[in-house]
Amino acid sequence: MTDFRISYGTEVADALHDGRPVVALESTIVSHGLPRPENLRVAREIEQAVRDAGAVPATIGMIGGELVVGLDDAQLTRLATVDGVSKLSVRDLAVAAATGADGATTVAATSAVAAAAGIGVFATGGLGGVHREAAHTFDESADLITLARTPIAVVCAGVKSILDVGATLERLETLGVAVVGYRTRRFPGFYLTDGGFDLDWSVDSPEQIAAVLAARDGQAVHAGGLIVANPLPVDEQLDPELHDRTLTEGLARLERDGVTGKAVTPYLLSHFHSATEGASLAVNVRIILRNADLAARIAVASAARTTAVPA
Ligand code: PSU
Ligand code: MN
Repeated sequence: MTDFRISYGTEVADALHDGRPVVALESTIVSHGLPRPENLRVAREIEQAVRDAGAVPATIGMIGGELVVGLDDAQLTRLATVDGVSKLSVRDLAVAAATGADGATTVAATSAVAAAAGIGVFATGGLGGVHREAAHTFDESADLITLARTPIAVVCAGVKSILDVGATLERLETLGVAVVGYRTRRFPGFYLTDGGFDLDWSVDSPEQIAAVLAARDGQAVHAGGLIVANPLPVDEQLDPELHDRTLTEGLARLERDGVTGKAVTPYLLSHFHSATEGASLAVNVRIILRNADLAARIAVASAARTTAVPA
């Protein structure tokens, strides 16, 4: 009989066993979010950023039907370079496993798998959310409802500006997902430092975020996700004028080409990368590396709390 349980990279298994800090990383940004060949280089850089800040990276994905927490370099290379890698949300995981698929996990799937594996912190670029035409298309990323159900901290630069940011924040409130700004009370807009909306809470340090997670666990009242919104510094954001122009054009093309469903996000990201001649890619990479660094520092602070001798 086939064993469908999660398999672990050795380094990740050891770190989890010893209670050392681990950061989950998604693979959809590698397979569908970033252009080749930079995607593989960036995937490795993200893992290195986590290591540099003192944690063990656990990139999550599916290889030939096997759900892996802590892909090795050959597996990462496979998801970055092979054609036909599926984009897997939570609902796809069992079907993909039973059919022996290669797949990359979205924020939703990565969060769910990470939590099941006992990993509490996850770094990505930008979350999925409510699409601009959602009133007609009902296109709202499964990232939102999954975060409502999953006890994980996700470090991101807000939601991609290709989405309806205000509607996404409203849905997060309805769903009971906590949102805190990292040293800001403005919700970031991924490529842009400021996404145009206020936040209720700002946190100042990895230790304070670790305290939020400890409070959630200590209270045992609400086990939902925590979004840590980490904006790019203003001088590193994509030029807002270039951003707006590219977005308008991308949305028009989307409609012209009749792109729908899970193809929408990769389509718009790839339009940004080609239309800005790599400028958006550079910004995207900076976002992910900064988030990986902060996530690792949160994981380190959390591990220090749990291993500290009580006073
Ligand atoms: N953020 C990025 N690049 C990406 C994504 C997020 O910077 O490629 C991916 C994530 O995996 C996220 C997914 O979960 O896009 C959202 O897709 P959808 O809108 O189809 O739920
Ligand atoms: Mn969607």
